[in-house]
Amino acid sequence: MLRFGIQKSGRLTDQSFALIAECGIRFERSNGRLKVPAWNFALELMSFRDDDIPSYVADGVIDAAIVGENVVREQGLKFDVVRTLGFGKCRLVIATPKESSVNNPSQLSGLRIATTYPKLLSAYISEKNITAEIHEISGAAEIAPGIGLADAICDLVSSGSTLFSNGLKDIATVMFSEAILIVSPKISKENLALFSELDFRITAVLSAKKTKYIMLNIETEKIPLVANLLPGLKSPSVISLVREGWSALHTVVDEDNFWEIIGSLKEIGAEGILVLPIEKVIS
Ligand code: PRT
Ligand code: ZN
Repeated sequence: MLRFGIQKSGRLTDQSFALIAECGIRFERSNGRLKVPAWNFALELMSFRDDDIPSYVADGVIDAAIVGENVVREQGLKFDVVRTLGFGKCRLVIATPKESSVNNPSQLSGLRIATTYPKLLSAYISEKNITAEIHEISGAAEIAPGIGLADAICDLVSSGSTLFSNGLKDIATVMFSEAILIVSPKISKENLALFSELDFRITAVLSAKKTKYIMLNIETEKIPLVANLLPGLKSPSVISLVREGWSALHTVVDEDNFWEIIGSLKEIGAEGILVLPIEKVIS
């Protein structure tokens, strides 16, 4: 049975459950329980505080897990990042009060920075040759300058609204982070095989999120123009239509430049464009 760790209750919980479910693994979701067995896969979901996950994976208490890269790096544990998962995206930043004249990290020398990320901050300031004082705190960093505890903070930011509403401005990025998939160096051979199957499914789900399936009608003579627009396109399916000189073309496009591609397709005369989500991409 693969023991798979996820955050018990927090920002990564819903998307971690959702990802496992999208892999076709069925379980009864229960926020309160430590262990939730899957019904159709030899896997047990185990819920912990995110801070506990890296050491449990390192010790082999759990075989694999989803956790924020920031948590793993702050704890100084070295895991191979099996995969970045595309959610829980944030930045660890240094921020100062809006009215402060400190606008770049080199001006932080001699100042106090409050943070719950002392190791990552320390590595950053020593790399930049800044001799600031790190003030380790356990709670909300954003209030530290307002109550006179520090001149700056180092904290995670996603939308930026917490910084904004506390009158702070972001002056440097210490690291970019997102949810990652990690595996224990102590995993057994049997469970590694289960983990590989799970990772295969996760890859298929993530690839599908990055792509869309497009169907369109186009004058047959213009098909080479469509192929030029979509250079990554290996083999579009082309189906003749009853309408003389026209074909239907089906293909897969990347979500990154999706709207530009749609605009260009319309310009060259594509009609009846249908866009469908893809559930899995197996390669
Ligand atoms: O109870 P437990 O210890 O498990 O949870 P936690 O409170 O330590 O963590 P949680 O649930 O807040 O975050 C879990 C993980 O989500 C983090 O380790 C990051 O990898 C990721 N993540 C992504 C974030 C954010 N975005 C984020 N914005 N973690 C925290 N924040 C906080 C930030 O600290 C600040 O207080 O949200 C606030 C800023 O948000 P914005 O949107 O106003 O910028
Ligand atoms: Zn935590």
